Amino acid sequence: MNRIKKLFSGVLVMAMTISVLPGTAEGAKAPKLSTKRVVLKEGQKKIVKLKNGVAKARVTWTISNKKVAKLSKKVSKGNKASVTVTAAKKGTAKLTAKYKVSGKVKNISASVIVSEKVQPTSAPTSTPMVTATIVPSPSVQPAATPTVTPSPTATPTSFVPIKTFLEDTDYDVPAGYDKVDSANEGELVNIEYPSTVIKEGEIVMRKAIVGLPKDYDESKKYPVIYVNHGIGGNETSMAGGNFKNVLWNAVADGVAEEAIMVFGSCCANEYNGQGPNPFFSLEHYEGYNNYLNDLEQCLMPYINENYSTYTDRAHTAVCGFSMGGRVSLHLGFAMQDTFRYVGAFCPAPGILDFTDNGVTGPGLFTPETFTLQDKYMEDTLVLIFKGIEDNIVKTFPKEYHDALEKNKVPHIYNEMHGGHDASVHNPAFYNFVRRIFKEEK
Ligand code: FER
Repeated sequence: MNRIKKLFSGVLVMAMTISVLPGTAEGAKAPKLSTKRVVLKEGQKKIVKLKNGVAKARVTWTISNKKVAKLSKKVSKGNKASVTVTAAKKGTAKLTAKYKVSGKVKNISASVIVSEKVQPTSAPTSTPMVTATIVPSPSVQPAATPTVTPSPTATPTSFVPIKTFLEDTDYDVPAGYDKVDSANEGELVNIEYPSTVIKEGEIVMRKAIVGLPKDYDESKKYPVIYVNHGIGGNETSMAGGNFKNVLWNAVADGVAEEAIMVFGSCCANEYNGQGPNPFFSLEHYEGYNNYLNDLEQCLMPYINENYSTYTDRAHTAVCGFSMGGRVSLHLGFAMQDTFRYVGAFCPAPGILDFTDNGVTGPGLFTPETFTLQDKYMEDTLVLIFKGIEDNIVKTFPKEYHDALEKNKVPHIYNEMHGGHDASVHNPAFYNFVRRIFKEEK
């Protein structure tokens, strides 16, 4: 995080200084690079451009570590300056454009992050897999903005009020709603993104799977649902079963809005939750707590930079099963400016103080802080489902419901027959997706 903060503050200082450079007309935009983070796999290339430069300026391109990436096709003319960055070897480097005009010099930098070339993996799904195209074409590269800029939070008036969905108490699912239907399927894409929150001072590549809607079209924008798995799982757990079909079929039936699903690996430690901590231990759960940092600072910026997404609150949802339900409540209630929709399917203990499986732990919230800010009280969809036969998370989902009731937080709570499995999380997801991202027709 500190690295990111330093980078941003450095760039901010630079931007302020550049605006008084000679040759920059009053009110003209300061020169900047087309991106602040060049994220590549070994062997990949990306063109970085200098924007807002003037014709008489000269630009010299350099890279701090030539083992990590090489520069070619350097164009130095101020208003056309660009360079091709070719990733050579896993590591990080700094790309610098030395911008010289009327004898004055400014350095404008971007970080270059190179990860190992990985072979396409086969995900546990019938859907053909492709590896992520990490490099968006320059034309779709979003303007370089600090990645931690809060999204706009006001819900446009065109959105259906949440109240409408709370009053809809039909929780049934149609026949075949979660079965594979090849006519409706989207695509799963394996990605790797750089995370700065796993090991102090290091960049660790983490995996996720992006579920694109059928006929994903870069010229459109899509809302995003972040999906979190249960304990011991990883990014493949929820992407692998019938869960994703629920959304794809509901979209085909006109019941849900098209959206991108992001299946993260929500135990954000260096082991991705696969040990060496005891399965039921506070050390293990700590990785899940740290996912808030990973998602906010690393995964979400990566998704918004590389996919055609809406980034505002009204277009962003989080949901998950069991430990992932706990993670979703954590993110949803701690990042209220980010998420308008929060789905917890059989959520695990830990939102409030708990003792279970021989572990006693402090809650992520107190009974008082597990609430919504006034401005979001009527403008957040919180949905909790509990399986009546679920003997893993037992009555914890009910405890969350009771706490929300006490705090007068409007929400959906439904107990249904089923165990600690897809018999509850799939119907729950159906009920979630048919109540999110809805605009008045
Ligand atoms: C617990 C029991 C179950 C617990 C977590 C779980 C945090 C998670 C189960 C799952 O994700 O399937 O006591 O403590």
